[in-house]
Amino acid sequence: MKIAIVCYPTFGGSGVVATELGIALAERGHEVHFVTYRQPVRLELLNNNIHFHEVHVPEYPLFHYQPYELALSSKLVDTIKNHEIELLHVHYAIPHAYAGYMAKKMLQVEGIFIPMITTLHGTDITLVGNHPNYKPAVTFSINKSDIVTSVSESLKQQTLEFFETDKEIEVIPNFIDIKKYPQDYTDCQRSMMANEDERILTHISNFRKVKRIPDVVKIFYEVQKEIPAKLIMVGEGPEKEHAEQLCADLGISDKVLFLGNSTEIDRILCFTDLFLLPSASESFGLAALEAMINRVAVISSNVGGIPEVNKHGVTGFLSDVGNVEEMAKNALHILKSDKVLEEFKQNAYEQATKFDILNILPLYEEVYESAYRSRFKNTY
Ligand code: GMT
Repeated sequence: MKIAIVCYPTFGGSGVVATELGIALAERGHEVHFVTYRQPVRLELLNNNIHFHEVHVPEYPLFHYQPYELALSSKLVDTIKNHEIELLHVHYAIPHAYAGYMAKKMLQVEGIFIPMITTLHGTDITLVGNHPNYKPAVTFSINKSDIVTSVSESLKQQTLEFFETDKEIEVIPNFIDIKKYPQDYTDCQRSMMANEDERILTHISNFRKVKRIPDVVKIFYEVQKEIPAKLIMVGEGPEKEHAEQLCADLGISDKVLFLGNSTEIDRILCFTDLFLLPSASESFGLAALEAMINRVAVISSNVGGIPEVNKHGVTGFLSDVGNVEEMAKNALHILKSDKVLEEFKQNAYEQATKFDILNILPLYEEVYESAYRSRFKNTY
């Protein structure tokens, strides 16, 4: 099938899922065309089956805001026509589903019927999309998508609760590609990061408020009081400076490494013992899943889709948002004993294998086939 994928090309989870999905589809023989404003960060190789079309927004002084949606929908029309694309898959409703629908309508006038699948990723529903400034457009885009998928059962329920829609929403969880991970656990040169007797805790995110970065630091603060430990903070975002200041105030700057954005996530996770994800909201928690497939236990909040991934008392522990004390206590329970740590690490790995792309890709392919079959009866 010839598929156009629209996504954010950044380090965020939705962009990662879209990119990895496109790569896997290409490996299965589909022809995949990414349409976005920059080559996605995890998309290293282009080949006969993977193409990238850059959306360029020409600057014009009259425009206070440059119209990305307009440029995207025009680029989609051209790409779909020039490459005889059969299906459009947009990741993240804002503004992709909206621009996708406009492209669909423009093509319809020319007798081209293109089915559109919209995958909801989280903040497009729970934070941004729910804002009164966007809600009518997001509701419209959901209702006008031919098929809507969400990355967790929790996100599906939230969508039905927040938006006026009777659209069927299919849950297709985030995934990892097991074959990319080493089967035999080695210690991954952890000596580069910590002394032998130190445990390594890691947090990876875009350092937005929703990630509750101060909680990450406070959990670690409690842990390092009792056992030798290091905290690795990976990512960039608005809360980073505040976190660095908090570490200085607590006198733990020498134990916390801020690495910035990284394309070597798996190397970092390979020498990590415990992953911290105390988010205020999280539709799935792809970062936790990526930690788990690297045999890392998880201390997280119990919101959104996280309980569908991190299993309480098995792969880690879940607590109410903001309950730093309990999160630190649970972290210490896992970290204090080699034996307990090994058990949690192994359980985390086993749970993660359920989300192997081999189990998830066919679900997307089924959705594509169904949307393509009914393309002439599509939602207009
Ligand atoms: O976590 C983020 O802030 C990035 C965000 C995104 O939109 O790229 O991630 C969302 O989508 C991921 C992929 O489906 C999910 O695994 C994340 O849980 C979700 N983030 C939130 O809901 C906060």
